[in-house]
Amino acid sequence: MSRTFTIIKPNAVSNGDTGQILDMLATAGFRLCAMKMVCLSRNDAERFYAVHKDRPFFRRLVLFMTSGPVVVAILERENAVESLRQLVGNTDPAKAAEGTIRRKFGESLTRNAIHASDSDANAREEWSHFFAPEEIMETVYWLPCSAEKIDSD
Ligand code: FUP
Repeated sequence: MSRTFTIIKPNAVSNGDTGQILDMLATAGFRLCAMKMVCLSRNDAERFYAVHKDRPFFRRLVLFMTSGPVVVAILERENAVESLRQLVGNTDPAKAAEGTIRRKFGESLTRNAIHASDSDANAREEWSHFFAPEEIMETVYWLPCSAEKIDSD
């Protein structure tokens, strides 16, 4: 098992697509280790996308990412980073394959519905912007034994 990090972006959240996207993630075998809804400040967005700070689209990207709430989450699965990148699809929704999240919910290169980390190291660095260690759940606690224990009380 490995972990990755995702952001459901402002266009998808405001269009009411969060539930359908979480359903696609669960259907693909991802388990949630952490999740919350937040509004990024301009400083948050600039720090998160610092690698793109000299690119021509940077200002537009920061404006978009601060335009409304986002849902941030840590996901667990085998081969999590690569599996999520495949499910998310090409950066440009018009070029994303059928069945991918960006093809279904992306509206443009900027408003492309979802972020997925591109390496294990970047995933850890990115989720540390949003989650303290105690907010990250161990999915082992999902085992049915804990429910049996409650039922027998
Ligand atoms: P991805 O890894 O697919 O999220 O893409 P990048 O890291 O290359 O880009 C990060 C975000 O910058 C994209 F999600 C959208 C935005 N972007 C643009 O707006 N224009 C571009 O030409 C490239 C990226």
